[in-house]
Amino acid sequence: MQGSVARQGRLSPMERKLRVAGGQLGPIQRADSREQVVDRLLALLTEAADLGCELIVFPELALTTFFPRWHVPDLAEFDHFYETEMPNAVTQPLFDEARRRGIGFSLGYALIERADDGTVHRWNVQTLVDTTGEIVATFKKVHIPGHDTFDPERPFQHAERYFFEPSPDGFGVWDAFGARVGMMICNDRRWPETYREMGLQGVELILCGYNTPIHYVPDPSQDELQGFHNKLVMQSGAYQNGTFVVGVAKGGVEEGVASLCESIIVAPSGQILAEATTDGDEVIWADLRLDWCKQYTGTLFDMDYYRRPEVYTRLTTMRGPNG
Ligand code: CDV
Repeated sequence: MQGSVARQGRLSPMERKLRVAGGQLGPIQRADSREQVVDRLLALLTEAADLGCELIVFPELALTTFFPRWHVPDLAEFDHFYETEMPNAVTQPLFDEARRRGIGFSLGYALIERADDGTVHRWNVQTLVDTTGEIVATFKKVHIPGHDTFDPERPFQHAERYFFEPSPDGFGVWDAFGARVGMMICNDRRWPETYREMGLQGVELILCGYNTPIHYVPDPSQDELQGFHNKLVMQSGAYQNGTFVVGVAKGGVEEGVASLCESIIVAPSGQILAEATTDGDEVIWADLRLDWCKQYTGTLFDMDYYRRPEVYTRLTTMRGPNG
């Protein structure tokens, strides 16, 4: 099915087309160096470029192990897991190779920002880089899941709310790769507002990296549904907003914690165009006929014509059922 155009019809030479790849990663153990990881990312990028892809999407926190699975009393103890600038000495080869091969990428990583007044901000981000190696945008994760204090009941922590601030910026959309491109990170993909915010800006392609432990400690009945929920949210988000979605995992068993793989590329019809079949480093790819989006946003989901924002006021005035 990868790269198939069967479901979207034949591509005419006049149509806007983008060949896009997902660069799924297997686990990154704590002892692995960033240099080792960048070598793996370079191998995926090279494979995608050899396939003629113009863009490869890498996972969330793709330079290190998923460090929020540990809680440390002093937040600063884990500052070494954050980047202080992008590109930097370790990631520069990725930018250089992207420029040399003419392939863009999006990369998830932890970013620490220290303002002149001493304020420190820690973000979970994803940076989009174009085919010339220039940064298009850096997106900050909006929905931060998990908890912020040590939870002794858990076999492993998910302390993202300790390690990251939520984005104050929300969901932007950028003109890049001949398309309207948006980004989301992991838990963002579960929220319909994520897709709609970008849908209202005419998004055609949403890039998403994720780390999803199979065991969901607050409700283990969801464990066996992880793969189903992963597809459910990205397929429905794509369909309801007439956009392509590329969802890319860092999965496999990382530091003893099994995480979901199943990276997918979804069409505006909600159909899956490509799907990973391994729990390790793997390239998936598809040809996207970008005008396929209009078949949904210009008909059934013509938002300008059919939406009723005047009766949706709770969406921006309430956080949840309790106000
Ligand atoms: N990295 C994540 O955001 N993970 C969450 C888990 C905690 C549920 C996710 O939505 O996949």
